[in-house]
Amino acid sequence: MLPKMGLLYYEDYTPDFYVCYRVKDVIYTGRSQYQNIEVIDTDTFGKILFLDNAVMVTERDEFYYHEMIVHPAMVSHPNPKRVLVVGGGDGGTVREVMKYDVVEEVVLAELDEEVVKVSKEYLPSISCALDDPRLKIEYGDASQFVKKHTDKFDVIIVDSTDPIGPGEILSGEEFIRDCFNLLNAPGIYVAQTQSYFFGKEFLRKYRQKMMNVFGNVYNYFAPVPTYPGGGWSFTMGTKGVDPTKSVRPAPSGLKYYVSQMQANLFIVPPFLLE
Ligand code: AG3
Repeated sequence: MLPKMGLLYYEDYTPDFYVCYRVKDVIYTGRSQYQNIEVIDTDTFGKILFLDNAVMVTERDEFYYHEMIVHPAMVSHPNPKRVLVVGGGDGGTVREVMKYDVVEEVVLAELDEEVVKVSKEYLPSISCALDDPRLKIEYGDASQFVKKHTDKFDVIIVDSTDPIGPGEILSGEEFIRDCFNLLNAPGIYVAQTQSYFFGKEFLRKYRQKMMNVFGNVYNYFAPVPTYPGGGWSFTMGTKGVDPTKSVRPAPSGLKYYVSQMQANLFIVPPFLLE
């Protein structure tokens, strides 16, 4: 018997292993045109944003994910002036990108305006850079945006939801190819690619698509305590950049990423290569 714990919220990423939170307060629940959006407050993780019952960010541990989806690319690109962020309407990825003075323009291609609104209202420490004058937000289907847009980017960061529902199309080979075509050389593409424990098969397929499109693929990993499995994977492909070499310092004040990680970042644990 479980002890009585009051209201619980859980994420069922897998059928028999759930990530469960004791709720201090339900802050917001709503349904946009695309998905369910919920914000709860908890003692351990502060406020948590759920989209379609999956945890997107928590105030306490978002730094692992946002620093790691951004800095490995930004420190190794020689001149990352124009950056495209796909998804990530909460603003955490944009916040990390804006820490570089070399960045002149960021486009956020976000499907759901409601996510931006909710994040601005309830998650100010994450959404704080969404008012930066270098940012342009393009609402709508990012898979269409990357097909139609012709002005190229130096770095493309795919901070999508899981590859089911609205986020599914963003892990397809066609989308990856459209991003490849929209990338300058030198250029770096990086995407979040799920739990490296539960999503091993997804990761294997994604690596193959990257090989087909980029002809190279780099995986790296980071802890994210609140994502199912506790460890997350990122997949990078480059045009003419060696991502094991940093060419600029990381911004000061980061909590997880340090430049010394870069050279050995892309070492893949043997079980993932089985
Ligand atoms: N981006 C998606 C992370 C996926 C988490 N998946 C899960 N909990 N099942 C998060 C957006 C942060 N900017």
